[in-house]
Amino acid sequence: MRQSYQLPLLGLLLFSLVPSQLCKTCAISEENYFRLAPLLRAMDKSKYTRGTDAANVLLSQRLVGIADPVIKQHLLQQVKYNMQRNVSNLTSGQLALIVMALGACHTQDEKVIYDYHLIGQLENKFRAEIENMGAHDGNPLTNYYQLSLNLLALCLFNGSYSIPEVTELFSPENKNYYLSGQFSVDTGAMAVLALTCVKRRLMNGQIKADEKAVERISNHTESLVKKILSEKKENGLIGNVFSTGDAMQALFVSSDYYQESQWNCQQTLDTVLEEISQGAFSIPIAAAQILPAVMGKTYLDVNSCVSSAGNFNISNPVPITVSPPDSPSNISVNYSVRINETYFTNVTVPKGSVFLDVMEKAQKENKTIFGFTMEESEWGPYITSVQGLRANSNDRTYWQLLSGGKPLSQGAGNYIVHEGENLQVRWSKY
Ligand code: B12
Ligand SMILES: *[C@@H]1O[C@H](CO)[C@@H](O)[C@H](O)[C@H]1NC(C)=O
Ligand SMILES: *[C@@H]1O[C@H](CO)[C@@H](O)[C@H](O)[C@H]1NC(C)=O
Ligand SMILES: *[C@@H]1O[C@H](CO)[C@@H](O)[C@H](O)[C@H]1NC(C)=O
Ligand SMILES: *[C@@H]1O[C@H](CO)[C@@H](O)[C@H](O)[C@H]1NC(C)=O
Ligand SMILES: *[C@@H]1O[C@H](CO)[C@@H](O)[C@H](O)[C@H]1NC(C)=O
Ligand SMILES: *[C@@H]1O[C@H](CO)[C@@H](O)[C@H](O)[C@H]1NC(C)=O
Ligand SMILES: *[C@@H]1O[C@H](CO)[C@@H](O)[C@H](O)[C@H]1NC(C)=O
Ligand SMILES: *[C@@H]1O[C@H](CO)[C@@H](O)[C@H](O)[C@H]1NC(C)=O
Ligand SMILES: *[C@@H]1O[C@H](CO)[C@@H](O)[C@H](O)[C@H]1NC(C)=O
Ligand SMILES: *[C@@H]1O[C@H](CO)[C@@H](O)[C@H](O)[C@H]1NC(C)=O
Repeated sequence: MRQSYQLPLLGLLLFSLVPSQLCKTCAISEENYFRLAPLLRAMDKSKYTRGTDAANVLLSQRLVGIADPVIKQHLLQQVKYNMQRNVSNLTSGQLALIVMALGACHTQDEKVIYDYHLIGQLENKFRAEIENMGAHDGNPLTNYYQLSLNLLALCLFNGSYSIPEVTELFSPENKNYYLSGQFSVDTGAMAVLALTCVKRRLMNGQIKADEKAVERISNHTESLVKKILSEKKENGLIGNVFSTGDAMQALFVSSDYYQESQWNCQQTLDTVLEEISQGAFSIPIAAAQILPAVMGKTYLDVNSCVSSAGNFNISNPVPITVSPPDSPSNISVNYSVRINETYFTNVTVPKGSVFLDVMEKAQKENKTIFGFTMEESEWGPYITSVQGLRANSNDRTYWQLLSGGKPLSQGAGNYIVHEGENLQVRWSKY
């Protein structure tokens, strides 16, 4: 079965429409569109996942103008279903993504935002995040990636927020830009997108503030852009492969804050395309987070989607058939839990198993020592507790996953383990 998707051709047209807003992008060329097939396949699977994942996928697809009515309808249904069930137990960032997905490109779905008063609810959730920071040593209910999503959605959809409060919150010195002592490129990038939106509104006179506000926001942006660029790797990735899409978006909208020589966009794009072909973005959310950037789009485009000015046809190739599994062989790994003390065991699992399989096997062996709980999230199972000790945002604790003492860049449900590996879950602070 072959499905075809319509992708818009991005042209220089965009620049001539908005000359005042400096925006430098590099996008995949038409003859390379076939290289996006793995992303489209990955997002296709998302029809079986939760509503908030659907929101991220829908937003991403709309931004690049994919017009597959079946997927769109399915995603929309999930989002609406989720809204009707209970808005109060969505996190602020989940709600922000839902707002952006529904509102993207001014379709009739925008009505849902107003029917359910989602902007007002988002304002309340943003406020609750800030209040939590006041009560818990500057720690929000969730994290700054989500606060940035909040501000971005409120800015794009005319919600209200206080400019002095926002300039204070998003100061580049804020500790929440750092996770485990490391600048979080994803977080910084989302903040740059949000601040750029706010700055544009101030400059267009859509919102009023004292004259210093624009300068302060510009200064924040400049400093964040510098930090993002300092995480650029030799191969062009920024942070790691999963933060590069958000980083590209941030750099697209902030080109007045760096020199052309400081970032080779084409090199980053080429490496990303290579990673796509290697299957790096096989989970729906990962695919959704990279697709807009590859197409030269950003979340700031939700109100100005260019409709198919020259449609391009990209067919979704049949998935590569998996070769029959080799004769089942087993591997063994050294699995440990580190709190103050370290507990370890030798676990044997079938070849090709993931970290989670190891944890489950160990748990079966001794529930007291290796017992754990998890929660499904956009990125797969998130480990919430081990030995009954629970991660908590108020004190910035979490269960970190490591191999050979180095933090993994994938979760327990996706990381494939190797013979003889030293795997650890470590009680940590971010
Ligand atoms: C904030 C954050 C964290 C916080 C989450 C707690 C908190 N107070 O918010 C902390 C620092 C604890 C964290 C931990 C980890 N994270 Co993290 N995290 C993020 C970040 C920056 C934002 C997530 C978010 O709020 N999204 C928006 C909301 C609306 O979506 P959500 O699904 O509801 O968000 C929740 C989940 O994403 C969950 N979560 C956060 N990280 C991870 C990672 C995995 C694998 C899973 C399953 C869930 C999960 O926490 C969020 C809040 O509850 C993303 C960046 C990104 N691009 O998405 C990385 C990101 C999702 N994290 C990542 C990773 C690798 C991890 C760790 C596995 C790192 C490690 N070696 O231990 C651990 C998770 C281990 C575990 N216990 O299962 C990767 C995932 C890549 C992948 N292919 O799987 C990302 C994309 C960063 C990156 N560029 O590499 N993370
Ligand atoms: C929200 O909470 C209700 C009741 O507490 C629960 O049944 C429902 O599954 C939750 N919804 C989500 C999306 O988690
Ligand atoms: C909605 O979620 C809130 C918070 O999780 C919960 O207190 C409430 O009971 C839920 N309502 C419904 C109808 O599930
Ligand atoms: C926000 O307000 C501006 C004018 O102040 C208007 O042009 C724009 O369409 C509004 N956007 C939304 C999403 O309501
Ligand atoms: C912005 O940065 C410039 C140069 O770093 C500095 O001189 C100026 O005072 C800053 N402005 C504000 C409002 O912080
Ligand atoms: C897309 O491709 C299909 C078959 O490959 C063809 O039938 C259809 O006309 C094409 N559509 C456009 C807009 O080019
Ligand atoms: C792998 O382990 C399983 C269960 O421990 C066992 O049944 C199986 O025979 C083992 N396979 C090989 C090839 O050793
Ligand atoms: C297994 O890991 C633990 C904790 O890292 C370590 O102390 C132990 O020496 C390791 N065992 C082997 C056989 O490598
Ligand atoms: C680890 O040890 C420190 C110092 O003895 C103690 O304060 C802390 O509560 C311990 N942490 C856990 C989780 O047991
Ligand atoms: C773990 O156990 C397997 C067999 O049960 C053994 O072959 C392997 O050498 C052991 N590994 C370690 C690191 O002790
Ligand atoms: C689990 O480990 C603890 C500590 O080593 C031990 O006391 C307990 O008996 C073990 N339980 C099982 C089921 O092996």
